[in-house]
Amino acid sequence: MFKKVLIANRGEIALRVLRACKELGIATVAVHSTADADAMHVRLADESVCIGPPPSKDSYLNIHEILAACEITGADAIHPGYGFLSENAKFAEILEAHSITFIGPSAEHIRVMGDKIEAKKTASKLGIPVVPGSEGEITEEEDAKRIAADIGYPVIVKAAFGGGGRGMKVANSESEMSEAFHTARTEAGAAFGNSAVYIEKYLAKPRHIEVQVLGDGKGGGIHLGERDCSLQRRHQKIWEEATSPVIDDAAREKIGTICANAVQGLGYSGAGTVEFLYENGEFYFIEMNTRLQVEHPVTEMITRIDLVNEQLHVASGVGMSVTQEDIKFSGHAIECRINAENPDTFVPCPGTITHYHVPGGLGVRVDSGMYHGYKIPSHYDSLIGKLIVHGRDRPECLMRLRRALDEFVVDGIETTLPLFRDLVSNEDILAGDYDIHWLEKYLAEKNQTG
Ligand code: MV4
Repeated sequence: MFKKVLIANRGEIALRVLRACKELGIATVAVHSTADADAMHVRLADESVCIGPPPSKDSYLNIHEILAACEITGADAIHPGYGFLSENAKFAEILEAHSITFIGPSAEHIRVMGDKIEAKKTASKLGIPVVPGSEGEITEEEDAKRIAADIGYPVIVKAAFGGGGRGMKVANSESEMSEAFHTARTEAGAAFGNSAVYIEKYLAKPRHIEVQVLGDGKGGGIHLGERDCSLQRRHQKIWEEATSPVIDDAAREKIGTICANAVQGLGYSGAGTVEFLYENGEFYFIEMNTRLQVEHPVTEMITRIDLVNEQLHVASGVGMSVTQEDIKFSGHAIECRINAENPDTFVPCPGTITHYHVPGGLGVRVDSGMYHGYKIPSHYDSLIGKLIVHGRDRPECLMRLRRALDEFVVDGIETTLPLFRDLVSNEDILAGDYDIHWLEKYLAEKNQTG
């Protein structure tokens, strides 16, 4: 096991990783920008190093500064958290060249899954069901039209190196294909420096279901069930659940086993998430994330497995501490992402927290670096914490979530808490009856009626 881990991240995930390290007796190094000098993870770490001014490119994305912090402190491994450098294959390679362990998968697997075309080819070869579509990159409009005709409209043109919904264009008929194709390529080239696009059958009303996997890098691999992340606004998840309200034990076992076998076949190391669209009882692979995800706590709450602990075990060569037989799903968990944003307009509104009181009680977890008097910097994303609630079943979980939301106090800034207080009493949400478009329709109707 590692002696000292440098946490190359900030906010709630830095605190999350720090906690797992401390429980394993691992010394912790926090890195921070000048804007985060007073952050909770800096206060609780054994050591801390300022790695630059507030802009991410000069601090949390600054590989040289992070490497230097490693050298100064003698950290033998780096945990990247999520975002920032967590899926940067070059960073993983640089660390390997410096004999510093990157707590995550190999650079090769990061690279493969970062190219959505290669990811689909690899997934398909490993027996994972994928969305019907083109075999690979489409470079000519005529090919796009031919393939779309084969698949059947509507189709979606996607950027191979896109993410978070950027560079996607839907074509409902051949007459829309030319514009969708060329616009997607142009936007992909501008946004990602690579104009490669591919085509898929467009699924109109799917849910977003993702499967948590864990590999030991030696051919072992397990799944830890699914998360339903369909409640999203502009590709930002706000509410995630485990298990999904629409996945039964048989479906969970089937898709979970497919994903676990794929992780074994790949020789994958560490935590990963296999993302699907789910429609009419069928799973369709869209991409794989090679990092720990924001929403990992809902999986931890129903399986009682500490995923960061498992990441540390695998990356240090100790191996997973669990087998598939150890994975049992108990109850239901829901996570609400608390953002420092106006709950109606979602405009970020940083500032200073004047009063802070978190809910407690059985089955209530708050992952956050917030505290009374904390000044939220304006330089980073607006996530300030996550409320995660567990119940023996979904109704109990919803009741507990409603109670916890009523207790939660964050004064001095605006947050998305009021939105969740509305959602937790909404009949569609209570029924688990929502797809990936539900939230944006709900918000649009809410804005219209005022
Ligand atoms: C799709 C799709 C419908 N059909 N692919 C959005 C981001 C990226 N992860 C993939 N995305 C989608 N791909 C096909 N063939 C709809 C979406 C999509 C979406 C997916 C998951 C969660 C929220 C979404 C919001 C809009 C579109």
